Amino acid sequence: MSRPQAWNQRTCHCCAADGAPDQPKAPAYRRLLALLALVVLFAALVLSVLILLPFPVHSQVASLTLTWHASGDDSLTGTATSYDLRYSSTRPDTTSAAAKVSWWAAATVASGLPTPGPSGTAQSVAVAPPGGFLTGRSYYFVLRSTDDAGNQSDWSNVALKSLPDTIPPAPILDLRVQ
Ligand SMILES: [Ca+2]
Repeated sequence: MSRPQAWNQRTCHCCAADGAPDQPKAPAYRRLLALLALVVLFAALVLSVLILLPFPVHSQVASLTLTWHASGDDSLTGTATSYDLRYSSTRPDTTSAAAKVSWWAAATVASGLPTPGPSGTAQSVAVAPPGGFLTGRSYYFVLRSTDDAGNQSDWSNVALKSLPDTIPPAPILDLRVQ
């Protein structure tokens, strides 16, 4: 009689003291992992927004076409052997022979030039640098002809192409009144 009563009392005392059984707490590393996952998710979200924003890029023109008429092997007679076309975004200094030599040596050599035609032949070439021509700059072109004896002509006229900068500044998004 007394044994079942004592057991019940212990049972009730136990329940009254502890209430509902405790839920097992998540280990610290799991909470840390969850926090880390949230941080990664947020970073991915920010990165996605940044990628989708229209970044201002320096615009380029893929190629420029130059045209001219062939001179000749001997002045304006006959057919020259080869062309040498060079260009630079630096304005040529033609005030002295040394300055011309310096510009010529530093300028970029254009490729894909045609073989000279007979004197008076209309010729052309499309110059397409690997990175294109940058807008907002001016490019200066100079062409020279060489004959079969290795004689090289003086400079052609300097052909200039200015590529306008058409990209406006990005709008300012953090303007504040103090
Ligand atoms: Ca000649």
